[in-house]
Amino acid sequence: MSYCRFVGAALAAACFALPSAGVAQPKQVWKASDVHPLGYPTVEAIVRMGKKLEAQTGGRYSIQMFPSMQLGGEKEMIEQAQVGALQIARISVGAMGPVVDDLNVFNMPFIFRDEQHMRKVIDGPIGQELLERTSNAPTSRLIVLGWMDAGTRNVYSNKPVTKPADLKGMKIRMMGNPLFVETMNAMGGNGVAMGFNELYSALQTGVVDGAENNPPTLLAQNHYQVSKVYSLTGHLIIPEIFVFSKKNWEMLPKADQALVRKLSREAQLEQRKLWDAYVGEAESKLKAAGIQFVRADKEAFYKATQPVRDKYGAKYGALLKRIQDTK
Ligand code: GTR
Repeated sequence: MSYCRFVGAALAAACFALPSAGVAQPKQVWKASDVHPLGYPTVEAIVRMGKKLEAQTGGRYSIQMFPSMQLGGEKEMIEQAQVGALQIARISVGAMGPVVDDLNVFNMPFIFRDEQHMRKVIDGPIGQELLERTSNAPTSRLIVLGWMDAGTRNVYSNKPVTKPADLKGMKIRMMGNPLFVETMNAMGGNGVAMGFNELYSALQTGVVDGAENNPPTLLAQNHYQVSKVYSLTGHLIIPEIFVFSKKNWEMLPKADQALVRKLSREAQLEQRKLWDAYVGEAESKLKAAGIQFVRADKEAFYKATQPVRDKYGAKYGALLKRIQDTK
């Protein structure tokens, strides 16, 4: 028995076969999507995973990557994966917060002391629990395959932002999640929720005065061409996840699911290495392109955002303490 879904004539068909004795299984081409371009660490890790998958299954499975928002922004990617129009999506936990509220614990400002702390948390029992809870949440309709790194987010615009008062009157694009809009408002600016796919032109035309992200994104999305000052506010350290459409996952034989899990683990480790190398490269390139890196008073932003942690943090109770106690 086989199940095929065709999405758009030009796109590859992904076929899902239930094994039946003596009948050769058709080849499956899984569609994967990312907002970033080819070569970006998250994209590269999935491309490499696809090559291994193809080699280790004698070509029964392969992954076709659709990078650079070809299939839309993250909200669209989540929806497509939920209905099985897309098999693998790499998305920020920021965009997943409105889908699975448990994940918002990582979306609070200054929840992690630094990137090392974040890594300890996602690599340990808390990370594992959250992956399982997200996969099991009835609202997700996604199987989470693993974590990826996305460094630290800082504000960028065309003027230095060193303290909350500097953000007064500035419209700063935030990811589509009320928690982030409130964070930016508490930091002193006006948070504007907007899809990532609309951001470059919004920066260019002045619809927003700035945005916030990690150095690799500032470079890879060309935002540095229209925002020249990178202020090290360090207000968010948000990990990312890569997911598989649950609808399609449930049609895979158990042994194949196990192989995908194994390769996902490898992809997670590989992305981290690629990430660490790329952050340094991105920072050098940004500096060479004349981007001004400015130190900011992180303590002042930490204090200003306390009401956001108080409001959103209350429901996480013991989990918050476990995160803080992770050394
Ligand atoms: C990037 C992240 C993307 C997307 C983007 C955004 O750091 O890698 O997945 O979430 O930020 O701000 O929308």
